[in-house]
Amino acid sequence: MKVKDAVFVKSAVTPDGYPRHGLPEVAFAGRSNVGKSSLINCLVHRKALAKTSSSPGKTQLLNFFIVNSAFSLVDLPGYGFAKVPEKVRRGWGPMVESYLKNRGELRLVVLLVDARHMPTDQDLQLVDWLRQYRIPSVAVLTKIDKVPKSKKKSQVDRVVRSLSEFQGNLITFSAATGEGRDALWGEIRRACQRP
Ligand SMILES: Nc1nc2c(ncn2[C@@H]2O[C@H](COP(=O)(O)OP(=O)(O)OP(=O)(O)O)[C@@H](O)[C@H]2O)c(=O)[nH]1
Ligand SMILES: [Mg+2]
Repeated sequence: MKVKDAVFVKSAVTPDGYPRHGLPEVAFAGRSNVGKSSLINCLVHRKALAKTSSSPGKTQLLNFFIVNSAFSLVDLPGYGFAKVPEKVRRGWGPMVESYLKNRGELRLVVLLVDARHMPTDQDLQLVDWLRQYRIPSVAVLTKIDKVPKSKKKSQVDRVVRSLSEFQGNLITFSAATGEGRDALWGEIRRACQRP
């Protein structure tokens, strides 16, 4: 995918704040620090379009980006980080569920799971919402560069088994090496071409 331009549009919390661009939209979800913002930057070949941080809880709002005036990408706030203030933590569920429920432009949710760890209860809560609201999704096992080559197959198989509803719709990814970037763009294009 050749990215000619990628721009930050705005941040929002509730549906009245979402941008009205009418473009097909793809959202990136997963626990705090799993690499959502890094993955977006890797997709668009930009170092710091989406803000990243080594301290979890950086993204606390829905952040909207537009690529090539054709796709909208949304960096969703991460969950599961204990040090985020209680008020922010309680806000996460309603903020994300209401987005999934109300966003007509949404074509695909990319669920990021750390390739080294098993999915958490909150990952499975998200999977539940995706099923409940019938939202197409793809799972990405990220930070795959941190899994030793000798353990890659067995570790990926383990995580895949725990995410059985994705039925093979699963990509191994690394923002550090670019592994999986083309495969993920393929999924995004396919999902966005659907009427
Ligand atoms: N080695 C490696 N490090 C990564 C990868 N993706 C992200 N990281 C690192 O993981 C940390 C968190 O990345 P972010 O992209 O900020 O994570 P996030 O999911 O957006 O986090 P929140 O905004 O807190 O929800 C940063 O230090 C990144 O450099 C990857 O594929 N490989
Ligand atoms: Mg982030």
